[in-house]
Amino acid sequence: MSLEMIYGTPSLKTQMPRSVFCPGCHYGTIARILAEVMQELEFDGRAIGLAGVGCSFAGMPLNLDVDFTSCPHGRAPAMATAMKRIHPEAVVFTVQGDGDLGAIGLGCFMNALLRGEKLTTIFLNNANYGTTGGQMAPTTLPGMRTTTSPTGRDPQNSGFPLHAAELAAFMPSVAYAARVTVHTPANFQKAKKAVTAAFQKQIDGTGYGFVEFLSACPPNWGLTPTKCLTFISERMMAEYPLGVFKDVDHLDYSKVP
Ligand SMILES: Cc1ncc(C[n+]2csc(CCOP(=O)(O)OP(=O)(O)O)c2C)c(N)n1
Ligand code: SF4
Ligand SMILES: [Mg+2]
Repeated sequence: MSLEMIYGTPSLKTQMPRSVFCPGCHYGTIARILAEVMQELEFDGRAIGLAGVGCSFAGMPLNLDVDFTSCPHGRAPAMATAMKRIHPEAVVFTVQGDGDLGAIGLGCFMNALLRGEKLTTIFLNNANYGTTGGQMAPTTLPGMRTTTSPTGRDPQNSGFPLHAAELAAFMPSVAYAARVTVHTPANFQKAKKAVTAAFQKQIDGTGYGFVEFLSACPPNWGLTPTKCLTFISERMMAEYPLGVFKDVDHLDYSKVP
């Protein structure tokens, strides 16, 4: 009797001797989704990844066996723009944290959307600056404690959280925008579909594809990996609803004279 392989490690997911991420971090699972999708869509030979500054800076390039470079903080959309315009046949994607894309790099991201670049962005929303010790990010929940909001984020003096997926969906050049999680197996499958769709928009030349992941950060949330899953479903998803906010096959250029 021959046994059929139904599940294995994707060949693009590198075999690290140990994870570079903290126990319970979801970034490794997200890297796995990227590896599976690139392999299934068969564009791994022409994929170029740009990692923002943060825990994805070394983590994603080390986890994925495709061409990758790291960028100055927040500037991945600008570097990705150059890569895509020089190599239009490449499938260019950025992997950026919420401090990287939502704070220091928000202008760079918005300008890439305004220019209508044909890129794919994987946005990692863990509600804090993970790498540097858990400072408040634009995505920190109201009332959430961080090292720079020790009594809890107060919207009266630090505003309200950034809803990046809804913001991206609002932009005319964006073809796909979704928010997902990997905190349950069913959500993993939905997240994989979203990443596939976001890459497909670029491959088809339709427009920008954007996927936001709500992602656990156990050491900076001060929670066990298991309690982080509850925090995602009860607190993160209450502020950040999951779903596909935009999915179009054609952008409307009809106003062009
Ligand atoms: C120009 C510049 N400013 C500040 C820093 C310090 N710094 C490194 S990572 C980081 C925050 C990253 O947070 P985020 O993008 O949320 O990524 P995470 O670590 O949470 O994945 C900061 C402020 C830097 N490296 N470069
Ligand atoms: S600090 Fe947070 S985001 Fe960074 S590797 Fe650890 S759990 Fe993941
Ligand atoms: Mg972060």
